[in-house]
Amino acid sequence: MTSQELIALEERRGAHNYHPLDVVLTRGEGVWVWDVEGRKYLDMLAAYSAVNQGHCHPRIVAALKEQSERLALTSRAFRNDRLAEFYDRLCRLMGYDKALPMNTGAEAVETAIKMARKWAYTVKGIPDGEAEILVFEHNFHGRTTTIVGFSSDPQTRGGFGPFAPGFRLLPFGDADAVEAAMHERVAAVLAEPIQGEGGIIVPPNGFLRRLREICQRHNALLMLDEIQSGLGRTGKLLACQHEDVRPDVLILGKALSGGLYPVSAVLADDPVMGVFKPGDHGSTYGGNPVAAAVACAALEVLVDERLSERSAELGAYALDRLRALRAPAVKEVRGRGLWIGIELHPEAGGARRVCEALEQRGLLCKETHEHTIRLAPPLVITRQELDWALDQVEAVLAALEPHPEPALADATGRG
Ligand code: IF1
Repeated sequence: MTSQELIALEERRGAHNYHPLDVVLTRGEGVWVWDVEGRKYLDMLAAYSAVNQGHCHPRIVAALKEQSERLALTSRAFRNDRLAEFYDRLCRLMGYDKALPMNTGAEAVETAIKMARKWAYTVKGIPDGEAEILVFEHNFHGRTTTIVGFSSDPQTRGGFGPFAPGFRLLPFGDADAVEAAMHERVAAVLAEPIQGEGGIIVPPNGFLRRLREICQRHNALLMLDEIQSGLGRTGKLLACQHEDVRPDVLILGKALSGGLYPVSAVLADDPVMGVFKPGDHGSTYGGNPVAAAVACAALEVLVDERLSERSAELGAYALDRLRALRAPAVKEVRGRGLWIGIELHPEAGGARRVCEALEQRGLLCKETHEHTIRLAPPLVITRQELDWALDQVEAVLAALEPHPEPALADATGRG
């Protein structure tokens, strides 16, 4: 079937919970993807940083194939010969005593929330049912009803209530607000080190260090969601390492499997992880042999191919080039490593049209909210491929005629 035929069928049979570009992909290799008509694109989204290792990385594919032909799912009622090695490799790499494996990022965030609450009641001594978790405006931690309940985005939370209590929204980047919000029933602070969906929002230098110190002083857990920012994306293994901060609870997902299989995990040391007793928590697929084998391979690729270092070096180069660009439509270029947000002035007419123009030039990326173009290629991108991508971005931005904001008719109806 052609792209158009596939799109029509997808629209007819699928829920309309997305508004994707009308490109129908059929093959991926490294940074490149192809549509069903054979057109080739450079993928500058990397499935929102789940494909840091590049599409269909051969070592990860081999691990997936080999394990899935041998033993795929045992349930956790029994043990399997891949889980212990995955735990050990992950905990050694990240520097924690223990890991709890789940599947999606949202499930890992939910696991962290349950962990913080049970720690609050059984270790910190907060009265049962009264734990509060401090979160931030413009957060994105997943799509379950508990998580969207503390989203500040009307579309993410609209129509899905009633919501779980026990969360308080604070301005992202404002450590004084966190200090002021602290009280003895605060179990934890939950944050993305850099907000992804919020628009690649990098907090002020020292914000994470302040969070670390405030949590230490108030005996609250610092929980960092590195599902998108982690695993090399920002030029370090973890984004929190830019400030030498070690969270009490580390939440991982996406590139933990290199895009080959849903794998997420929560890491913590024994005094916190120890709150979970047999039967407290779990999932059918969490920690299955295929997930463990795939994640081990994905971590090996991350280290062996020095993806964090590549992200740091090529990301700094890309940020310099984009910041040197004199395009009237560009309001700000933000980011760290190969994770860049280009915010346009509202007069430019929205980032979607830039993504559509880039698609015509063979480059795939996605806007976040309305005015920010998100660039996040697989970290295996070469300097030559990156230069080509930046050439396309610069050409489209330079050609952008700032759209005059349509005159807003005021109350009197004047244009
Ligand atoms: C979609 C957004 C990005 C995440 C962080 C947890 C999760 C995510 C920091 C949940 C997932 C994905 C979800 C995906 C698109 C993408 C996304 F646009 F939705 F917001 F990346 F910014 N923490 N982000 O970024 O992980 O349960 O999805 O495995 O919902 O379309 P998940």
